[in-house]
Amino acid sequence: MTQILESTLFGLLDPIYGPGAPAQTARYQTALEAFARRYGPGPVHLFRAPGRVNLIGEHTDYNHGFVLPAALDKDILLLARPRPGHRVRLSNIEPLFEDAEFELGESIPPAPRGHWSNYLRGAAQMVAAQAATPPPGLDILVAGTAPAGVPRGAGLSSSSALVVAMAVALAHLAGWQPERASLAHRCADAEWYVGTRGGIMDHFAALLSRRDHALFLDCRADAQGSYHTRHIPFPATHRLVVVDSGLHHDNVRGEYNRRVAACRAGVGLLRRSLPDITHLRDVQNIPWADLAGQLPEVATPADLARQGIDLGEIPGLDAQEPLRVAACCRHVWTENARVLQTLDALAANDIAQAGRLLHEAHASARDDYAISTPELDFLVSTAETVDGVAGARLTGAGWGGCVVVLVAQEAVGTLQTQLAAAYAAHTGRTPAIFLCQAGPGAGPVASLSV
Ligand code: NG1
Repeated sequence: MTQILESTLFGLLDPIYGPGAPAQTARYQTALEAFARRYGPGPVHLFRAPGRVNLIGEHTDYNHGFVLPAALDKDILLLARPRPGHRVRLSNIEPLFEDAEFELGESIPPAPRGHWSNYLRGAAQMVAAQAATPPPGLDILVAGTAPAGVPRGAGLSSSSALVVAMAVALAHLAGWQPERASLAHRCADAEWYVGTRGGIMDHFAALLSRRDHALFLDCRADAQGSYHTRHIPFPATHRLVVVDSGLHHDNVRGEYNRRVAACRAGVGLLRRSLPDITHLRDVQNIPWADLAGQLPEVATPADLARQGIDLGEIPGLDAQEPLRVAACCRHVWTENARVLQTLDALAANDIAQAGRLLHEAHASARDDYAISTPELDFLVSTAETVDGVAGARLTGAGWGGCVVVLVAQEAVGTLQTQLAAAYAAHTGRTPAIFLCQAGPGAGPVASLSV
C-alpha cells in the first residue's frame, strides 16, 4: 500500500478542519488504503460533504420559509477514479452497505427502495442531465463512518451529504461549474429520487456553509431564481452541543410526507380566501387568528379531495389517514417568525432570548408538528436544568435523532456529564455528545496517488 505522507494530508486538511485536522489524518489514510485495496493502485480524487445541525427553522424549508443550519465538521468522504465507459462502480467502507453498479445517464434505474446507492444514483442522474460534457465512468469508495463521519438517521443529514458528495464529485470531474446555490437546489430535487418530498435546507447547508458560522437561508428564490443567504457568526461566549438520543427511526418517510401533505392542505384551504398564495410562507404576515378559522383540526386526503383540494404528488400517502392540518400550519407559521427573531437575538448578542426561542421551537415541534419522542423531550428538559444552558430543542426531521443545546462555553463540561448521567439512568443508553464545530461546505479535497 502506498503511503500518503501524514504531512501531505495535514497540509490539505488544515484549511478544512482547523484545530481538528490532526484527528482527521488517520481516517483519510484508512479511506485511501481501502480504495487502493478495492480498486488497485493509481490516481484518486478526494471529495467531502458535511452533515449539518439545524439551530432553528424545522420543517419550514419545503414551505418556502426560513432556516438557520450550520455544517458540522463531521462529513462523508467520497473517493473517485475515472474509468473508461459510463459504468459507475460503488463500494462503501462499511460492510453493511453492499457494492453496487450502474450505467451513467439521464435516466438511471433505482435500486430497491432503501438501498444506499439510490442517493448516488439520484445525484448521478441529475449531473448527467445538466452537465454540458457527460461525467466519466467512475470507481467510487464512500467513507462516512461515525464518529468522524455523519451519524446516520440522527437528523444530521447524512443522506443529503451523500447526494452532495456525489454531485460535487461528478460535476468536478465533468468540468461543470454551477453556482453553489444552483447546485444545492438541484441536489435537493435529485434527492426526491429516493421517494421523499424533502426540502432544500440540507443541501444548501452542505454546500454553502462557512467555518464558525451558521447559514441563514430564505428558502424562497427571488424572481431571478436566486436564494438569499447570510452567514451568521456564532456567539463567542456560547457553544452548540449536539446530543444524539441513539434512537433512530428509519421508517419515518411516510410521516414526513404526511407533514408535507398537511401543509399543502393548509395552503389549498387558505387559497379559497387568498387565491394568490402557493406556500405557507405567503401568509406569514397575516395574524394567525385570521387564518386559524379557515383550517380544520383534522382532514383526511380523501375529505380534502372531495373538497377539491389538490395535494399534488406525495409518495405513499394514505387517503384515509387524518392529517392535523391546523396544528401543522401553526407550527410552520410560528417557526418562521422564531427564525427571524433568532437572527435579531444573535445580532444583539441576546443569548437568553435566542435560548427562549429554541425552547419554544421545541414545544411547537412536540405539540403542533408532533415530531418529538419521549427521549428527545427528556434530553431537552434535562439540558435546560443545567446552569449556563440558554435553551435546547430537537434538531432535524424528528422522530428520534439529536437535540441541540445552546450553552455557555464554561458550562459545556457540566452539561455533558449531567446529561450523560441522567440519560443513562433514564433510558439505559449512553448518548453520543459532541460540540458543533461548524465547518466549511462540500468540495474537492485533493487529487492524489495511492
Ligand atoms: P433530516 O433531518 O436530514 O431528515 C429533513 C429534510 C430537510 C428538512 C428537515 C426538517 C430532506 C433531505 N431533509 O432533514 O429538508 O425538511 O427534515 O426541518 O428531506
